[in-house]
Amino acid sequence: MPTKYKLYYLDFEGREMPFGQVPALEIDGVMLPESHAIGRYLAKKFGLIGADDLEAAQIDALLSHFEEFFKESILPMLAGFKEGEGDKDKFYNEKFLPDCATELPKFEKYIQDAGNGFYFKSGLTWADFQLCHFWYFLDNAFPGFFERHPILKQAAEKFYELPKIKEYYEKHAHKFFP
Ligand SMILES: N[C@@H](CCC(=O)N[C@@H](CS)C(=O)NCC(=O)O)C(=O)O
Repeated sequence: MPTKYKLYYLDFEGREMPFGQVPALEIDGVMLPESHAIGRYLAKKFGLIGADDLEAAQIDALLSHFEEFFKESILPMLAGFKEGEGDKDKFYNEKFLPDCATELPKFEKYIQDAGNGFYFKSGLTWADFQLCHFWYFLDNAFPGFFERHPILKQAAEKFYELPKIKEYYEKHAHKFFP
């Protein structure tokens, strides 16, 4: 029997999540929480984990760094500031933009070093799925992002032009939100 997957993200009302948070992926009745664990599990299942153990670990490292960057430099803006507690425009100008300028060249270097339009030498991996999707989301939320980061843009455009990815988004999903 084929494996049955169900992703809980926006539609989990009434269902208890293992760690009280989303996302969680249900796999044949077993609930798996934590986005990184879900991503790595699916990557392994579908041949997107990297060419060998070392590349798999390099992918983990890059995505862990992304997670840090996300929490520190982006999440506060998306979570929104409570009245009187913070200023979104100030955060954008004084934290987000300078952090992008120092951190994103590190991501771009992976694409340049791989030399094939993907983040890693072996080609398409789950790093492309996670990062390309998120950069597109950022460009949509904060116009001008891709103009400042053309290498990320080029890789994301290549990713969304892959025939199966293109077909998936045409049929099932919006490019900016899962
Ligand atoms: N480390 C978790 C964080 C998950 C997380 O922050 N989920 C948020 C939504 S994006 C959530 O469920 N918030 C509601 C809550 O914590 O009660 C992961 O990466 O999956």
